[in-house]
Amino acid sequence: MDVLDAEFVAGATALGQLPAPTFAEIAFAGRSNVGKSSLINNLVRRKKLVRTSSAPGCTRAINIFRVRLRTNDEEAHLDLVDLPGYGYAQRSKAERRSWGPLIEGFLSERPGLRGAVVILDIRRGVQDDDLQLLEFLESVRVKPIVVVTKIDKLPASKRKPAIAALRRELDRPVIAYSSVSGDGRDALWRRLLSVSSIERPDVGAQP
Ligand SMILES: Nc1nc2c(ncn2[C@@H]2O[C@H](COP(=O)(O)OP(=O)(O)OP(=O)(O)O)[C@@H](O)[C@H]2O)c(=O)[nH]1
Ligand SMILES: [Mg+2]
Repeated sequence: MDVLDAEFVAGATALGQLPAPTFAEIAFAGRSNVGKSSLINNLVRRKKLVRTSSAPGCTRAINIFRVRLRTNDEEAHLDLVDLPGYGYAQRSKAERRSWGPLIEGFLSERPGLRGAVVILDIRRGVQDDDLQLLEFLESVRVKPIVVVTKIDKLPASKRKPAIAALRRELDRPVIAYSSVSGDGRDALWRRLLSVSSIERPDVGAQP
């Protein structure tokens, strides 16, 4: 699988401003500062396609990025959707009130949405609002893909036990990722192509 091209398509702070879906979409959701935007940059191997920041609350809009990729000698398009982070208390009340419906509205109203990557920080683990998001996804029948990121921040000896504990706690598969080293990139792409029906899981995927 090669990423041929990645470009910004649209940004919106209200659902009505978004263009109608053209290609299969995958959303990226998670608490503020967890590393959603960095993950998208790492997936498409571009350092600055998506703006990131060490200050939480960096992404305030819904931003759509279009990826052109080649897999098994065929070209395909996939739209990656960066969502504002939730759970950041320092924002104004008005902003916090508007984000819940924006995120939930997107996740429940986009007919092209094939899955949502739910991102957790390995040092913070699962929090109540992450569980609420997973429940919400189930209620609107959007497939969750759980990714635990920033694994480079834990010493190698502590990674496996921390990831295993998260898998047990959530009782579902978890992909371990680092947007610094690129660990987990191939595993996540395989999963994204599979849920987007761009590539069946048994075709071209490594064991
Ligand atoms: N070491 C390390 N740092 C990371 C990783 N991913 C993200 N970061 C850092 O974490 C901070 C937040 O990253 P962002 O990608 O902006 O996080 P976000 O989830 O998009 O944040 P909001 O848009 O505010 O919700 C930045 O300082 C990143 O450099 C990672 O895998 N490893
Ligand atoms: Mg962001």
